[in-house]
Amino acid sequence: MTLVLLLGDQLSDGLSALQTADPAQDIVVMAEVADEASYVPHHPKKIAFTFAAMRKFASHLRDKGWRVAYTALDDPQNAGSIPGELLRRAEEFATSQVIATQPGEWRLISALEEMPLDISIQPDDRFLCSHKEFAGWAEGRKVLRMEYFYREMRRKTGLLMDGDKPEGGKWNYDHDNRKPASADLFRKGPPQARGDDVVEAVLDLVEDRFGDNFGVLRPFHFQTDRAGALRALDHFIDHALPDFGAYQDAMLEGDPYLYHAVIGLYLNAGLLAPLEVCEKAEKAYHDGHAPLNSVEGFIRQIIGWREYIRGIYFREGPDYPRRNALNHQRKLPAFYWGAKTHMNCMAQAIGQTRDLAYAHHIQRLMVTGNFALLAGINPAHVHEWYLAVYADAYEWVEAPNTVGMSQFADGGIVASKPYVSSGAYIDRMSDYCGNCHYKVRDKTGDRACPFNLLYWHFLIRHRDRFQGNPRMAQMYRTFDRMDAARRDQVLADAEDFLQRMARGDLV
Ligand code: FAD
Ligand code: DLZ
Ligand code: SF4
Repeated sequence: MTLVLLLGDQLSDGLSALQTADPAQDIVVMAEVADEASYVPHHPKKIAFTFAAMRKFASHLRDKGWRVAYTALDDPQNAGSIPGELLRRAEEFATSQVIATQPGEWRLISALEEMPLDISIQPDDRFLCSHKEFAGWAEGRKVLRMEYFYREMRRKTGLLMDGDKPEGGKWNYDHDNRKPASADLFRKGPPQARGDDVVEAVLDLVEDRFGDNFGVLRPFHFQTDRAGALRALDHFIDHALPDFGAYQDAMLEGDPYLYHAVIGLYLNAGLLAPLEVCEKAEKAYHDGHAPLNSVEGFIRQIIGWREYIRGIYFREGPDYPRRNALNHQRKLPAFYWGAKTHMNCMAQAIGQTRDLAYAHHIQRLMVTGNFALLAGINPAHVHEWYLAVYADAYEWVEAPNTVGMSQFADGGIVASKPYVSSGAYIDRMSDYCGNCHYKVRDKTGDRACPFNLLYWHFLIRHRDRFQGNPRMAQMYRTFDRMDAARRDQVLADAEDFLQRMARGDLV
């Protein structure tokens, strides 16, 4: 008899460990454990989503004939960690044989490898690109650009292909996208799941044990099983996909979802599979329901970015989350954890993160990420924050997005140049600046937008590294053309802002 380990983000019928096992003899081991629930201070909604989805998946497996040894967090026997629970179950069922699917985090992979049990770790084949395939693609390339990887994935899957040519003649339709959105339209947003007994019991448990973590637990409207996740996907395809492309970079106060899918948490937990999601989107294009720029843009996020990011995480190795190429050492300011700030864009992005465990890509990249990079925050702290606060956050996907794409701490593996901008970008893509204490057009002075000040501070403190980058040279020329007194003033104001922020003043 063999134990089949099933983690909280492995809730898929087709999981490799389940495929290898035999329901007539083997026992599935699932456990809600303190270690997993607290390696970062997860948002309470994320913990509730994980536990509720785990409990429902365990029932689903039992209905299919599996024996499941499930440990709830408040079980007095709970050993508190995945290895601890495996050992306990191994003793209980008198076996040392374990099958697992490779976890999505180096921490757990090494914990399993070090166990005194006979563990067979199967590849996680819920992705389109295996580690070997990614290594083959990366082999011999000087730079690993997502765009070229993406084309391989299009060819491999046949998605949006017209023979061996891309549908419509182009691989990428981003130049039709990036429009600001208008606040006066009604948008449906994702469907709101109603609670049930399983969810209510989990919410009480999470409130009791993790109620002090950053983040609002109730109301809780995430889907927690595959049927619900499929409903959320269909709802997105029907109501939002047609406008996804055009408005994917837009940000609006009071409209957290715009035309985004809000399915990252379901994909990453295993309730949805990447190919089925893309095939539904492709069908919407062929049925004339959604335009090519939207469908191509959406499919690129999933078979391009998501797979590429995972490839980078496993290729770069366990030290990746700790990299700090720009040697940034400042502490993460308290306003990331909910303290007040005068910066409206930050208050909006962080406020909705606190309430919903969700922010869309541009809020993560160009508001909270941009600020941390400009201000020189230690990327390890930034990484911890992103891993904690989003319902879709697991290290394999969060770390390359944060440490690589957003903080440039990998020295330019994921991003060819840092994603930094002044307030002008945020003003163009959102309605945040109109309601802000700061003035987005001011470049110096008390009310100057901090993104404007810090933008120059960042470029100047990293001049040696970035001046030679052809895509950044223009920025340095612009700075050098300012008169000397103004240049000094901008940098002095930026320095003053950073000092006030470090003291914990309200900024
Ligand atoms: P949509 O915008 O509707 O996109 C559809 C899907 O495409 C997403 O659900 C996701 O599965 C995929 N996708 C889009 N962009 C990316 C990307 N860059 N990397 C991987 N998949 C992508 N995504 C996570 O899944 N988990 C994370 O922990 C995470 N952390 C991030 C941290 C930072 C600093 C940044 C800049 C991005 C991060 N992302 C992360 C990527 C992206 O922001 C989220 O996938 C997306 O916002 C999820 O919302 P959605 O489902 O509405 O996505
Ligand atoms: C995120 C999470 C949480 C909050 N809790 C558990 C848990 O109690 N038990 C479990 O098996 N998995 C949990 N997870 C998901 C794991 O942290 C995830 O499997 C690893 O980080 C690898 O991606
Ligand atoms: Fe953000 Fe600056 Fe705009 Fe205020 S003025 S919302 S700080 S970009």
